[in-house]
Amino acid sequence: MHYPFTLTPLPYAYDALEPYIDAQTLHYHHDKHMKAYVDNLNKALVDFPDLHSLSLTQLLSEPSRLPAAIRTAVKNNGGGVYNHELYFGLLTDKPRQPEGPLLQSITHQFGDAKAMLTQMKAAAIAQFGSGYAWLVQDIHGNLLVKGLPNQDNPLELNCYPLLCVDVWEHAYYLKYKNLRADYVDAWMQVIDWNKLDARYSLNNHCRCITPCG
Ligand code: MN3
Repeated sequence: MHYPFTLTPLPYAYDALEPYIDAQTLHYHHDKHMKAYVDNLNKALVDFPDLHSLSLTQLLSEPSRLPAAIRTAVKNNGGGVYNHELYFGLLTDKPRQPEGPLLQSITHQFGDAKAMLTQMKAAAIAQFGSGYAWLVQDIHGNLLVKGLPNQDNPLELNCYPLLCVDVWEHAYYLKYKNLRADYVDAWMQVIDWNKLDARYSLNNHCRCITPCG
């Protein structure tokens, strides 16, 4: 994936995640909010042909290599594209119980999947203002839970993003109003553990930050 970036369709119907995540929220969140990040990322890059062959991962991993004039725009809008791809891409209407190599690592480091999700929920609630709670893997292979503001992406911190929950109000306010914790509980019910395990196995295999993603 490189310039010009396009809006990836949702891998499920808009009403597929009901009652946990409602169709109206998904229409606005994907078709309006995420699309704006795609459009604004392309706008930021249009006059910089040298950057057109770079992947989103490359653009986000080493911001110091970007021209200063577009560094913030690429961080915010590129992060907006990457983070939403990951968020929407790891939801499913056919959730299964976690299993596989990722579950083994989670169990080793957190006790069990529920304990890891409890940490993500705490990070999601503690995030002041807009941002995400993340499950990431550091360069030593350790799993970590982190809260990051705005559209900041863990790649910039040399961590590989595995899973995220969007806690911008646009992700939940239509249905959950001010009840962010209830939304995070609902989000946990529709995580695609199969895809998440595949993502983990890919990164864990090569033990690197880029260009695996
Ligand atoms: Mn969002």
